[in-house]
Amino acid sequence: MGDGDGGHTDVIVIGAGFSGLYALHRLRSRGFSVQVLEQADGVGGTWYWNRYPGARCDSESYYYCYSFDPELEQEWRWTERYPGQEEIRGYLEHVADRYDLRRDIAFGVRVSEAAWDGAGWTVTSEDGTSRRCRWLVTAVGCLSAANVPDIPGLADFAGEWHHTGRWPHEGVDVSGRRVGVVGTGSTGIQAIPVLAEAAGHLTVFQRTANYSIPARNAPLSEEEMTATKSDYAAIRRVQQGSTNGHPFVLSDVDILDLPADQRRALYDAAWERGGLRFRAAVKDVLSDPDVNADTSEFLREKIRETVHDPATAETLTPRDHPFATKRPPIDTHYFETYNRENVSLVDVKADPIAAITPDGVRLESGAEHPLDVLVFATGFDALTGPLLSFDIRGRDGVSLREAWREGPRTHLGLGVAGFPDLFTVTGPGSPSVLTNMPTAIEQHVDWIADLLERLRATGEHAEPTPEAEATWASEVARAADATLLPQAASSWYLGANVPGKARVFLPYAGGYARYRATCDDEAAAGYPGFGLAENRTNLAN
Ligand code: NA7
Repeated sequence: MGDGDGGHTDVIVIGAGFSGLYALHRLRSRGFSVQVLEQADGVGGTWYWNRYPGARCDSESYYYCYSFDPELEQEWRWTERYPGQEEIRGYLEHVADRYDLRRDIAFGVRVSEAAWDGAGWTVTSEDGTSRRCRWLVTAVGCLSAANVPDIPGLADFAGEWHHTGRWPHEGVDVSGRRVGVVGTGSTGIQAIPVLAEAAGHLTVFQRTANYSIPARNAPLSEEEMTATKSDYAAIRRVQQGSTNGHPFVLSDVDILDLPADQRRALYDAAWERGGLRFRAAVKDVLSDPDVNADTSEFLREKIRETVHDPATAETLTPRDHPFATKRPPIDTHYFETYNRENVSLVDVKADPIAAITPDGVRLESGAEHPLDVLVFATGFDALTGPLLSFDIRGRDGVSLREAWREGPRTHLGLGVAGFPDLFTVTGPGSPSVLTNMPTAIEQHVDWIADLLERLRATGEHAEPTPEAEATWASEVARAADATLLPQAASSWYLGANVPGKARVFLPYAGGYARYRATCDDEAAAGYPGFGLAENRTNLAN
């Protein structure tokens, strides 16, 4: 297609991952015409792109999925406790087919601009095609804008380099080769053990030592799946009432009141259970510094127990942030990997990377690490990055980039003052990245769908008021300050991983259940924070 008219629909949704697919299904079922624009040539969003070795979800498969259709829950068969990337992508492909979603998705369309003109939105893609809609829904993901560090010399590297979030579809042959990994967040911690198995030599460049809990991944038996499937209604109820959208009941045991042996037994049991359930076993771990210090020490001890070389163990031991204040990774044999002959660890906090040379990595001390393959597991420009990767222009032509120069402002993470009839699924200020993602996504989309029904009925425009935005910004800051989360100075939750990015605590940390109640109150009151004065849902009747 060249310049010109790409048609008109009620809604344009940008992105065909978990959010965009559900938005399409939900809005279409409410009678809206919808066009989804997706830059990839397939569905999956984050799970389309993240194909690095070991890519796997940290949420467990039986609840890292949609809940909107009990039949879908019953017919899909997960194979492992944690779903791998291929399996999640397969699930989303199944969803796209099952609900006949593809007919309203345009693949290979990279949006370059979206502009409000007083009546609706014009969305222009890089090939010059423009499409119009009344309402614009961004479903662009939170962790989809790759953060490649600006290290001098990268362009001259003679080997191949890849960011984990843009891994080549044909894979990368690392067998027998000298591989370097920069980054030890959730992604690096998943990829390192798998790369180490195949590489000739693996060098890990670690800036911040991290905590990690064993995932305890395993195949799911028929019995386990049958039990889960017969219990889904209860599982979903627990998720809806929970802090993180997980179906775990948080412990009510005050761990510091326990005698040492019982406390140790509790930790050991949680460690054996593994995964994100570990955190749920320790009450107040994210709010009580003494509890956290105790838990952090238990985890440091586990590293010392696992890693044979004391100097390597010491370098791997996290000391500069409390446990779980950066997103806590879960792993399969991560610390054990450092006992392999073909793996070495380089502390780039002590001796930072100075440059990439044609041969590999050079540190400030002058030490050289020759490499054939360099892997950046360096994370994402989280939450705001995907929304600012194209030009969104609202009232009076003001761009979102200008509006968010000092950091993002939203009402409930779902809308932005100055940008009428724009809805941001999992936007900054929503609890999504601290929540089991599909749970947050379904809530956001359902809420937006209800609001759109009202707007269709009344002809009104919805736009957050500056007052509502300011109130929500205070609430997001207050919720973060009630936890230990802001103590991790280099966390992506704070935007601190991207040079020049405003330091604002990005997600809402007050808990999923409380957030959902706040959204429900906003709707019940007639959406005052979106500039709608009274409840006019019945006007059209
Ligand atoms: P993260 O969690 O942002 O981790 C990125 C890692 O890369 C982290 O260890 C960083 O160290 C490191 N990093 C980033 N830039 C550099 C440079 N320039 N030099 C050395 N090291 C660097 O991203 P992930 O992809 O692992 O995980 C993202 C989320 O995906 C995860 O939280 C889950 O929600 C799923 P730092 O800690 O900044 O010192």
